[in-house]
Amino acid sequence: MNVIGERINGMFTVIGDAISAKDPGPVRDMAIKQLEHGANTLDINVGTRVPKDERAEVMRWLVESVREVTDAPLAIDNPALSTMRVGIEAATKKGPAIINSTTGQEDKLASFMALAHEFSAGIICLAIDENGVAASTDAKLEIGMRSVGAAMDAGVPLEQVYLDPIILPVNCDQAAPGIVLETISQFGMLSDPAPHIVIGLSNLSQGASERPLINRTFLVMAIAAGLDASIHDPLDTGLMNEMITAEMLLNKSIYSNSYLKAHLQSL
Ligand code: THG
Repeated sequence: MNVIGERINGMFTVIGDAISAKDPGPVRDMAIKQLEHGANTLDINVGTRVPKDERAEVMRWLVESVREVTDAPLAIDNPALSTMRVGIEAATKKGPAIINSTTGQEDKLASFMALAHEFSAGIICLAIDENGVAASTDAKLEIGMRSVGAAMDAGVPLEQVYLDPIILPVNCDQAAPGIVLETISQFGMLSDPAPHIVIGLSNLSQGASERPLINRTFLVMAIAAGLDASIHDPLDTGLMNEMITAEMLLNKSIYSNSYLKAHLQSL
């Protein structure tokens, strides 16, 4: 599993305050802490508190702060092409990067895929287009197919493509998580090699009171359906242990009596 740590996001108070104070310390600390807890990739999101015309510069500062302590892959999390370019450029000076993300409108796909190609970056493609979040499995698959086609047209290798079916809070639409599971199992059949499949897990439990329980249960089901990347909180050790166990039970890692410890030591 590619664990994409979600904690460097201006929506969290610690990071929002560090951005306001231009203090790189808490950003560096959060990067190291997430990697120590099993993140492979770090999501970088300036949050919504930063005014639009300052987001590119704040993104550059966040990425450079993280790059002082790690050359791990960074997922640059922003919808605007201009901010994305600044973030990807800064991240790839010392290590790999993933564009997080593009939506599925043809013109948007073309410009973001061109950027992925230019920087040899990965790219996350959301099941969203001009009609909003695709609600049905068929509509999500259609956008997934369009995204894979756009990657091929732009010369972006499929190993660099991540499809995101979009998970929304279960307390808004209780039928949606099941549709996402069905979509995950079908995304894998869209191409050969198959695209990666990713979700922003914590969206699912926003506003709910049993957040960790809901996240953990769904992650296990999604892994069984074929999920191979997840944006979530690696500091939730229970969640990480369930993920590691699910992978062991699916024969993706070797069983031993100390498989949990072995996983951490392999980081
Ligand atoms: N897909 C992709 N990228 C994404 C998402 C996605 N990036 C953003 C988001 N969704 C994933 N990241 C988060 C980060 C935090 C939370 C949810 C998703 C979260 N935050 C607390 C809340 O809102 O309650 C904030 C807690 C606090 O303020 O301390 O839940 O779907 N590709």
